[in-house]
Amino acid sequence: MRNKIATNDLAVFGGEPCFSNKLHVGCPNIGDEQAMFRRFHEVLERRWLSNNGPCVQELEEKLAAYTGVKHCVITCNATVALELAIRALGLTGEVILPSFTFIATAHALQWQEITPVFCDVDPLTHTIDPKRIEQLITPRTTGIIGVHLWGRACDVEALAEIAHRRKLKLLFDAAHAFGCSHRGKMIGGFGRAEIFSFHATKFFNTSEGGAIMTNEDELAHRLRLMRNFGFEGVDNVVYLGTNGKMNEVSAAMGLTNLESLPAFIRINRSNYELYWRFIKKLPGIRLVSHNEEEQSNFQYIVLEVDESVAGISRDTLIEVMSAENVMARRYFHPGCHRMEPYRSYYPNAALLLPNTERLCRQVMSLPSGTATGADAVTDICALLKFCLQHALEISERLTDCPRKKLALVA
Ligand code: T4K
Repeated sequence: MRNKIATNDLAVFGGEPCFSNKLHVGCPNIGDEQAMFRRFHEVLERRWLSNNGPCVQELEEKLAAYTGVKHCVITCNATVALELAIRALGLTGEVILPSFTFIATAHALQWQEITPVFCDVDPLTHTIDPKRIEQLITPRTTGIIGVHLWGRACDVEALAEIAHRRKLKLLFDAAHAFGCSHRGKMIGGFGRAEIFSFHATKFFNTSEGGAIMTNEDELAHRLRLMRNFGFEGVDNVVYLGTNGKMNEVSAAMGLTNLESLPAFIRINRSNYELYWRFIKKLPGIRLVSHNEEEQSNFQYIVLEVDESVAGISRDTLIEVMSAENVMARRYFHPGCHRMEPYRSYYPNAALLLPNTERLCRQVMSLPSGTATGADAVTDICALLKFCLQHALEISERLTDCPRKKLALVA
C-alpha cells in the first residue's frame, strides 16, 4: 500500500489510489489457458457448438461425479435453471424464500407469476431462518427455496422437516455453493433439486452457466426436455420448453476450470485466512466465517460493519475503498423486498425482516479469488485498519464535503 499517513492521503480526498488497477469482487478464476485453447480448438474442429454437445455431456458427467448426485442438467445460467426447476416441480401460488439473496431467486418465481414470500434470515449464518417459516405458510404456499448464501448450507434438516410435514416442495438455490459440503455430503443432492451458478464471478465458472442437480430420474428427464424447447427426438415436441442450453465453448471452459479446482480452493483459503487474521482485530467489523467442519470454496469474503462500534458506516467505507480502486460490493443491498416490483407490491415487507434489514445496511464483500494475491489482501486490510483508525474524521469530512451537501440538497 502506498503510505497513508493522514486522511488527506486517501484517494477520496485527492490522494493517490492504493491500487493502480481496479480490484473486483468476483474477478473470474481461470484455469490453464493452454488446455482451454486446446479444447476450444477441438470444439471448432468438430463444428458442433451447442445442443447437448460432447463437452456439455462430459461436464455433466464430471459434475455429477464430483457432487455425488445422480443427475446434472447443465444450463445457460442459474436464473434459467431456477426457472426450469420451479416450473418442472410444479410450484404455483406462493413460495417462501429469503429476501437476503440476489434478485434472481425472487425474479425466477415472479417471472412465472408465482408470489415470492420473503422470510427473514438467521443473523449469524445469513441463511433463511426455519423458525420464521411456518407463520408465512398459507393455503396458497407450494414450496420453499433455501439459499446457501456465501456457500454456507442452510439449515437443511429443519427445512426438510417443515417441507415434509406441510407437504411443500423444497428447492435450493446453491448458486454460491459449488464445492461446499453439508454434514460431510457435497451440496447438490439436498431437497428435490439444487441449482448452481457458473457465472464468471462464481468460484467455478463457465463464463455464463448453471446447473440443476437432482437425484430424481423423472424430474431430470422433464428438465432435459424443458431445457431444449420440449424436443424429444427430431421434430417431436412433447412438452412446454424454452432454450436453456449451454454452448460448447462454455462447457470446454468448465472442463478446464474443473481441473484447477484444488488450486482455486487453496488460493481462496489462504486469502480468507489472511483476511481473518487482520480483520478479527478490527473493532466493529465481523468477518462472516466459513464453516471449518465442512468443505468450502472460500470464495466470499463478507464483512458486517457495525457503525456504532467502528465509527464509520459500511457505505462510507465502500466510498473510501472504491476511490482506492478496491471495488467492494454491497451484496445484497437493499434486499429483494426493497427492489421493484416487490417494493410496490409489498411496501410493508420490511416490518417482518429485521435481520435482513440490518444486514442490507451492514454487509459488504471484499475482493478475493485467484486474481487477488496475498500482497493485495494485506494492503486492503491495512487500508481498512487506516479507515477505522481515522473513522470519525473520515465520516465527518465525507458528510460535510460540498459534494455531499449538493447531493443532499438535490
Ligand atoms: N442466485 C444467487 C444467490 C446468485 O448470487 C445469483 C447470481 C443467481 C442466483 C443467478 O445466477 P446467474 O443467472 O447469474 O448464473 C453478479 C453476477 O452477475 C451474478 O451472477 C451473481 N449472482 C451476483 C451476486 O453478482 P452483478 O449485478 O453484481 O454483476 P456485476 O457486473 O456488477 O459483476 C460483479 C462483479 O464481478 C464486479 O465486481 C465486476 C466483476 N466481474 C464481473 C464479470 C462479469 C469481473 O471482474 N469479471 C467479469 O467477467 O451480479
